[in-house]
Amino acid sequence: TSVANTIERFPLREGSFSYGTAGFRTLWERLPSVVNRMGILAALRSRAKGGQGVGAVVTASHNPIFDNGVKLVDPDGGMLSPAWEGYATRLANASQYDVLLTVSDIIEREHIDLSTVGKVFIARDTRPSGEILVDGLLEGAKAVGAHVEDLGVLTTPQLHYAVRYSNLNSKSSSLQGYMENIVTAFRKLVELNPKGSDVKIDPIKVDCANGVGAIHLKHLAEMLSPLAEYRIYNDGTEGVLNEGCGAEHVKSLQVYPIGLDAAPNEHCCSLDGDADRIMFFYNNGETSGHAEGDGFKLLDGDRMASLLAGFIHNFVLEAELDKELSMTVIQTAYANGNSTSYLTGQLKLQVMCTSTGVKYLHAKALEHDIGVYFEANGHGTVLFSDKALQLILAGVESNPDPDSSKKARSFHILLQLSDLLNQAVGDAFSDMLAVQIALLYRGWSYIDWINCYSDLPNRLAKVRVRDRSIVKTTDAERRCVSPPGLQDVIDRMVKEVSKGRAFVRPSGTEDIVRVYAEAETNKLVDELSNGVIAAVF
Ligand code: 16G
Ligand code: ZN
Repeated sequence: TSVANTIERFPLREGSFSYGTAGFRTLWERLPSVVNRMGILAALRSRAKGGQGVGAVVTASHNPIFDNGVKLVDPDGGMLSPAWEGYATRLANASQYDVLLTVSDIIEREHIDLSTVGKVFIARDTRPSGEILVDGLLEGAKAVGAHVEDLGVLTTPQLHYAVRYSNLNSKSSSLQGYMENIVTAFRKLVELNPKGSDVKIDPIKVDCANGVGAIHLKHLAEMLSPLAEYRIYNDGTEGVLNEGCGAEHVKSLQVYPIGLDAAPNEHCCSLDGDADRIMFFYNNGETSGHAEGDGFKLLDGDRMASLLAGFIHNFVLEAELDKELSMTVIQTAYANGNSTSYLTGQLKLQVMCTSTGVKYLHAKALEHDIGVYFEANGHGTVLFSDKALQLILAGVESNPDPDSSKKARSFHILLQLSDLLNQAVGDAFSDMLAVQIALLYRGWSYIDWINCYSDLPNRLAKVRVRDRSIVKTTDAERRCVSPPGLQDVIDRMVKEVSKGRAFVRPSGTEDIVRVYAEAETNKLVDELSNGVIAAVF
């Protein structure tokens, strides 16, 4: 099929699509033409990168089941380069005729050598519409002469991983390779535990949001049994995807996922619909009279950042790599102020802030030798630079016996952590296993983990405005430059409140403006939040 033919078969019905922080995401019925064109773009991207593999994943993450979406993955396994997001938006909205013009324009601007053959990996989550949409994706990529590999139903991070290692040749990029890589790293980390390897790993109850995570976690759990025990809830056999469950649900409502009964102090977590996000929680046994959330205690992305950054930094120090390697924690404006104070004050780590969206945090993390990045909502991972990996490997080679010294062991531990933590993108599975390892080494329960610091009271509100594009921000979304005068009003209100902080940003995924506020007490944060909301209207 030619490009002209394939776009005829998937005609544009109505326009106005925009490639946002999560790619394209909307009601699935609107998407056939968009997904088809993203197949075309993925093949072009691959050819522009000298034929390296790129990825396309059909998912709408934590959205309702009748939504879907598509997102492209660059050859390094990361998000599509921002320069190409513009092409994605242009192609998605182009009339049938303009698609051909846009394609030739991209070929010209990107100096694409038409003799290269493209390679596109595709995958989808468990949404029923995914099967239909993937047809158009496949056809679009083939129309531009790409070799297409349909990897079937995968978690988003599995697809990112497959793309990355298909281009690197350092690890097997297959699903089996992905699984064996994390299982091996986890096993070795248990063996390397300074406290000995016969310790008990706390079983964990995992809410899989009735999504793709359930399928692959079942397999992972079999591979890790009996070393670690995973009790799977919301595995998709009965419930509906993301309905009453999943990472977004527990984070935004602060309640237990449906169907998961958490006895006091049991370790639990929730994945989102495509398993690139994770939230941990437990029941502290207190009753507040609000049944769904009685005793509910959440450990979010900020907690993961604090736990893993402190854990890894400890081995960097023991391996005496701290002078040679720069280590930084990357957060967004949503990070609780007390998590930032804990990281900088207690752990003495450098912290940076970027705009919301994995691509921004990931890019910042790449500028450091060890970049720990997490959004409060549970997206994130820890990246190791080539320099870091070389020094760690050299340390392992010159200290082959981990038992010979603390320093020797630290090299071995760091090497396994770099394998366990997904280097392509944040991954609920590898984050879950890394958290389990950190808690195991420290001998910590979730209670010890939560006791590191206490969150400042905070509020996140959605405000519907006539045109959210009027709100423009700067300084990693912490300050508002438009509408004029709004930031002055916020500044005045924040100054009145102890430990006050507030910001306003337009959502990248919904037609609303988000207002975040935090302060020392519940009363103060309510006042601040209400004040800022009133100012936005
Ligand atoms: C997307 C982003 C997520 C971000 C969220 C913010 C990725 C993979 N996902 O889901 O990182 O936190 O958007 O949504 O980058 P908002 O702009 O509506 O607040
Ligand atoms: Zn997701």
